[in-house]
Amino acid sequence: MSGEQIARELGVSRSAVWKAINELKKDGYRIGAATNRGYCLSEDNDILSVPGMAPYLSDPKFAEHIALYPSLESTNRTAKELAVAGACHGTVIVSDCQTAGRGRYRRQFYSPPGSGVYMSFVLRPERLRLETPTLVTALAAVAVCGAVMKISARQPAIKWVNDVCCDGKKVCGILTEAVTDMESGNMEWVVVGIGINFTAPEGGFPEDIRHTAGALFPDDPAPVTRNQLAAEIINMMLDPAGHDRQEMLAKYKSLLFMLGKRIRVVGAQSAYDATAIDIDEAGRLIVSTEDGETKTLSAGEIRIEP
Ligand code: BT5
Repeated sequence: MSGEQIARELGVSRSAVWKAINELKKDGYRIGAATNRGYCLSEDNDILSVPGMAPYLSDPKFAEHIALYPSLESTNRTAKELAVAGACHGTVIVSDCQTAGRGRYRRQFYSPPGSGVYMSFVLRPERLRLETPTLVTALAAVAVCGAVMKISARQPAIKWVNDVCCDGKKVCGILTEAVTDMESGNMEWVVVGIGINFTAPEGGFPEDIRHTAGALFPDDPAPVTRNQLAAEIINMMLDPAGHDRQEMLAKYKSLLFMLGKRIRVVGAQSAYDATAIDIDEAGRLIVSTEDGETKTLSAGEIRIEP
């Protein structure tokens, strides 16, 4: 589109258009220019932005509470600070990369620029109707799987409790943190962080996760943008229709790849083999040990190895 046409349609001067194009280029957008033909925004631009997500959001109001950053220490950390300061239900923090992305037990979550989506939601339990952090983690896993199936042909599977895998590789990790009111015992707020490997990072994954981590679109270029994925996750997380516990848990169970399979439960002191049988009402994993004992496992106390 020519600079003249853009200027006319927006009611601004041509030099204002030229300046804005330069600003966009500085932000990393690839914009071609040809004499007498005008500017061309190339289709392979994949820069996270709220306007880039907006066309895919199911409710335009969601966009009002999305904050986007080029880099943060950790989106969960920023979201927690905002939650303490009173941020509303549905506040979403998105970052292109994280310098101190975290997993559970303060493990690192590798979050390089340009290839992933790192986002955290501030959720208020009274708007959520899911009473425990484990159920919120389950909701996030279901939301990520739903979004992945909507934008790609990949078949995601959940590894209890907080990983989403494709073809056996971890493409997403989820970290839920909550603050409970000591007197009532109710959750005051929940922050749920989602980290997704969208394309393969430049230079590949670091050595320690090279064999376990995978990307949604390992072979560049991706047919959709990170904005589209982020928007679909936001839609699924914030749609109250998705918060019905029974339906959500039914979806969660149908996406779990380990039910009926033999797994290894690794605790701090001991490890044993078991068969994963079911998920209970609180999102806990029910297993049957080799000597026929049934155990219910809460998130956080064990590791599962297939
Ligand atoms: C998790 O912990 O997988 C939760 C990760 C949550 C990350 C999001 S990003 C947005 C928000 N802000 C944050 O700071 N965190 C959240 P866990 O189950 O403990 O797994 C951590 C382990 O996964 C590490 O010890 C590595 O082995 C592996 N890992 C690290 N980075 C990875 C990556 N990018 N992809 C796949 N696996 C990774």
